This record gives sequence, structure tokens and C-alpha cells, in this order.
Amino acid sequence: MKVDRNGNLPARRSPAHSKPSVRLSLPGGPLPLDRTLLLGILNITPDSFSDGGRWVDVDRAVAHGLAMRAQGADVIDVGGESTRPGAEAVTEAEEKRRVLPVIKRLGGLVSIDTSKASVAEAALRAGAAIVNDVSAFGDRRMARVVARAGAAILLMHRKGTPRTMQRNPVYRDVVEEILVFLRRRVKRALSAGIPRDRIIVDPGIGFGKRPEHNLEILRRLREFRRLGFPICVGTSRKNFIGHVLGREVHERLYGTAATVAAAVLRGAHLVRVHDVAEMAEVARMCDRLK
Ligand code: HH2
Repeated sequence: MKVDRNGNLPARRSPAHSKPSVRLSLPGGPLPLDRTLLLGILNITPDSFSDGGRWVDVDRAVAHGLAMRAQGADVIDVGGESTRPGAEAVTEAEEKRRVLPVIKRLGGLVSIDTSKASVAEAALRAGAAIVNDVSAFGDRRMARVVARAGAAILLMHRKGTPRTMQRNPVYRDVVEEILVFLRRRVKRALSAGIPRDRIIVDPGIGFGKRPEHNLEILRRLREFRRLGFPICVGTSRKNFIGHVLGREVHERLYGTAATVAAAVLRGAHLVRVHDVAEMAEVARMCDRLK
């Protein structure tokens, strides 16, 4: 190995101290990725798997969004349609009726969790800056809508649809298959005119995956850094935690904390969580341990 003229080995740039190579910009300016960003989940749905029915009233939803922000959420992820396995589809009109008044009143940094281009378009007009599309362009108009608005897109992997995705999902290599899928969807985003620094990727924990697939994704999360985009991970209260610990949905706080810690230590840039106050502490601690 080469030494410098004082006989010292060259300084190694540790990943923790080098500048993050991935970037994220929103219409309001760049978002720093030197610490993990938190997406606080706000489901305005009667049937979401863990908080269904809690935030269907607009006043309560807005108050909860503001409370999550005060607890450390960087982005409030507003959704009007549950994606849980077997969930019923919701019409465009109903989804808009649920999310738009809340987005308008929340202000600040908001992402819209939708797979419908028309809902995304209306939400971006109402003030959202990120489209969280769990179908990764299942609606062919979505890429153009996001590009035209100058918004960011969060592209998530999913195998099948909410109706079918948990019916015996099979992979040869779960991580490789997701990487191939995400590369293709990123390409589609770029060719629609969405800039590189407005793209986020997500392996889609729980979407067409068995518990062992979800665990493997988290163990091998570093491999997603090869894509070169910010990585978002959503493990909060999900079924694979219940599977490991034998806990019901509302007993998964510690299990969620363990998965958030694993994700942050293995390179997640954003985590999508229900329990913002607790997970903000987990993320801050793990940021310092990197
Ligand atoms: N998970 C859910 C919904 N949206 N978006 C991203 N990017 N990543 C995720 O892992 C993800 C997501 C499912 O969780 P939740 O919103 O709590 O439940 P429901 O879909 O039943 O509303």
C-alpha cells in the first residue's frame, strides 16, 4: 500500500464521515440527508391495519399530524387508502375527499401516499411535495404528473396487488429481484423527466413478502445503496414483527424499534413510522453509532 511522504498510510474516508453521495431535493430546496429523516404516518382511512378509523375526522387528523411534527417527523405521509393485504379499493373521489382537506390544513412538508395519478395531482396542488407511490407507476400517468409538478417520487417495490400479494410470494433471490424492479422504475422516472435528486427507493417491507423475506431485506439492506438513491424503509408495526415476537399490532413498539435501528445502521435515509417520538430517539441514537 502507498504511504505519503511522512510515511503515513493514506487516511481512509469512512462512510460515516464522508459526504452522503445521494441527494434529495424538493421544490422548497435540498433536504439534508446527514441524519435519518422520519416520515410520520397519517392514515385517513377506516381500515388501515394498525390505526384504521383513528384519524378519519379532519380536525383530529390535522392535530395528529402536527403532534407528529412536534415529536420529530420531518415529513407527514398522508394516505387515504389502505394497502394492507385484502384491503378494498377506494374511488378517486373518496380518496381525495379524505386527504385534501388535511393536506391543505397541515402545511409544511407532506407526502401523499397514493397510487392514483389524479389523487397525486390534486394533493401536489394542495401542498404535498412528495408522492409515495406503493405501486411504483402502476398508474401510467403518475410519472408525468410528478415531473410536471417538480415533486419528488418515492418508488416502492411490491409483488402483486393488495388483494393478492400475500398469496404465497416466491423469490429466487428477494434482494436481487427488488433491485432489478427498482432499477427499471427509476429508469422510467428519469425518462419522464423526474430529476435524479427527486427519487427515493423503498424495498416495500410486507408487500408480497413472507416474514423471512422481510428479515432478509433488512439484513441485506446495504445492498440497496448500489442504486445510488435515498432509501426509505417502512417496518412500523408490521406483521413480520408479530410473527417473530408473537405480538399483536399494538404490542410491536420494541420490535419496531429494533427494525428501525437495523435499517438506520444499514443505510436507510428515511424511515416511515407510526410512533414518531420513540422512533426519533432510536434514529438519533443510531445516527450517532454509524
Ligand atoms: N407501508 C404501508 C403503506 N405505505 N409506503 C412506503 N413507501 N413504504 C411502506 O413500507 C409502506 C407505505 C403500509 O402501512 P400502513 O400505512 O400503516 O397501513 P395501511 O396500508 O393499512 O394503511
